[in-house]
Amino acid sequence: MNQSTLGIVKPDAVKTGSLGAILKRLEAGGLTVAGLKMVHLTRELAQGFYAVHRDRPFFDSLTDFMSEGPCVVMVLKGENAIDRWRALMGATDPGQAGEGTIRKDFGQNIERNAVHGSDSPESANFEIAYFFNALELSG
Ligand code: FUP
Repeated sequence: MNQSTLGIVKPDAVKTGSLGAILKRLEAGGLTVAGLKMVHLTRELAQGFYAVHRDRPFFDSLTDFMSEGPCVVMVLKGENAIDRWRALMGATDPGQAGEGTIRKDFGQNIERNAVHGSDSPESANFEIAYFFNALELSG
């Protein structure tokens, strides 16, 4: 099934100059970039994006981190893109992530974990529409 998913290269990975290496991994993994832009989220935009986590203890820290500097948001396409992008990312905690995954190689800890990926078709629809309109997506 051809799918779209939202990927984010988070502020930690942009700051360390890892954007190119991460794009290379996802292209090598067979995913196609259908939309991409750099955004510096406000705290309010980060809170809206992570609204499902608003009652979690890490919410304030997470949304501070996501608004501390620019990140790169992108729409990725391909067969089973949601699961394939999450497999390339690895587990949420870089310390638990498998060898060769992006979070293992570029993440610092469970919060500063380099990348985001939608976890279901429903969240992909919400997350893509949060950042992109139809004119900004190709293919
Ligand atoms: P994931 O889908 O792998 O990004 O993980 P979750 O949806 O569970 O969590 C979303 C984000 O919250 C993670 F990317 C990082 C952050 N988080 C923390 O900072 N601390 C935690 O204990 C769990 C998640």
